[in-house]
Amino acid sequence: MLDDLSNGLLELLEQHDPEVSRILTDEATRQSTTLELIASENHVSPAVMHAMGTWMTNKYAEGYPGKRYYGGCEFHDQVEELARQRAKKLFGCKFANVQPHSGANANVAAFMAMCEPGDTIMSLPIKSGGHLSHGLKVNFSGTFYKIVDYDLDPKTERLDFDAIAKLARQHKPKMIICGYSAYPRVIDFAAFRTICDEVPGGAVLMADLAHIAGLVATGVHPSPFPHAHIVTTTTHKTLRGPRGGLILSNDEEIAKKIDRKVFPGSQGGPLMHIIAAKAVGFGENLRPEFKTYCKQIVANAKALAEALVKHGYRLCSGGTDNHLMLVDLRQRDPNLTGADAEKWLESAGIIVNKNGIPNDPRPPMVTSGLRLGTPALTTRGMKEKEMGLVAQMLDRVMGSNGDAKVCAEVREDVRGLCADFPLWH
Ligand code: DSN
Repeated sequence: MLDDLSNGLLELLEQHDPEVSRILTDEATRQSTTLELIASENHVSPAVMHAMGTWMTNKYAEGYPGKRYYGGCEFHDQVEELARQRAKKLFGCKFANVQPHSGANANVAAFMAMCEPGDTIMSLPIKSGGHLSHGLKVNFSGTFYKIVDYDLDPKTERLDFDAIAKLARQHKPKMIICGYSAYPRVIDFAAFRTICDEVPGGAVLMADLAHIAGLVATGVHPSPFPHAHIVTTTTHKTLRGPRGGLILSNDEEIAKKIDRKVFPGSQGGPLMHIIAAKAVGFGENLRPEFKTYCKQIVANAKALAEALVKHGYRLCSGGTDNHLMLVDLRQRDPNLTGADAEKWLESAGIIVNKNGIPNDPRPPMVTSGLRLGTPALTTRGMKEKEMGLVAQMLDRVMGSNGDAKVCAEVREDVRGLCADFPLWH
């Protein structure tokens, strides 16, 4: 199985550096024999993986297609242009920059393109489902910009547009950010744009699609266009491409600023092997089967959510519209913490991350919640029926307080389920 995937490259590595080779094959075995429920992770296709591991890594290509600071970029121009064209087609927009090394780097360039240091930016804080690059104090965003937090309605645990509009009137931000790391509901981009337009002079609307980009690209979640001025995303979550970032817009002037702020503003040489893999990933995203996949991600999330509720868990906001759910563990067992659940579940071969729930009384390294997502299980071909089995396994482990015997039994069931839905066919 691994041989098919690596086309002999692993044998080469095994001879050249057995120590690293052993670690890589162990990781491949870990991935193939465990259930991946981290909402931001996925399994790329062999084609995407191969593109990352190519000679495109050998080249410096600072600049953009047709305007590079180094010679020898003919094929790098071709592959970057192809990636740009495919990204634009995928999201139905006019401009794409495929060079950001990550989602956080994309956000650095977006902030620099749209704001000056000291400007006021409104965003959802990380404790309520936002991202650290949207304004956390210790991050560049919280260091160089004045961040005003908006929050979720404490009762519904959903975005409260009246409260957001009120804050915008009060603080007159330069930019408002929407798009989150742990928000299970549809984002109303039009409502955000209305709020931006009501700010005197108009606030910039930035949409960070990192989690939901695949759903947006396939119409399974509404698009931020034409509402957002600038759109950032990662390429490796629901998009299932290589680890990296992407910035999109429809405005030529904004696009020029974005290009300048990615290079030379915040990055040097682009990772051309990753850009080649982004092109391959976007090519996959444009195929009809990717839309079927994204619909199934959401159907699976709904099925998993319903099954967990039947097992006695409370879901923040009452459920999910997208690929993820936030599970409040306290209803099932007031003493259960996210940290304990994450550790016990890993011993049973189920990989999750502890996550604070809105207004969580416990600290971030403990938490009262888990964030669960279905993109990776859906990549394996699992459907609603398997989500019922996964919910049972989750509950067996957590309901037993991580009993070693129960975890060992579930570990075997996990191996069986993984074998029925292999990663690499
Ligand atoms: N770390 C990512 C996530 O898990 O959502 C966001 O960058």
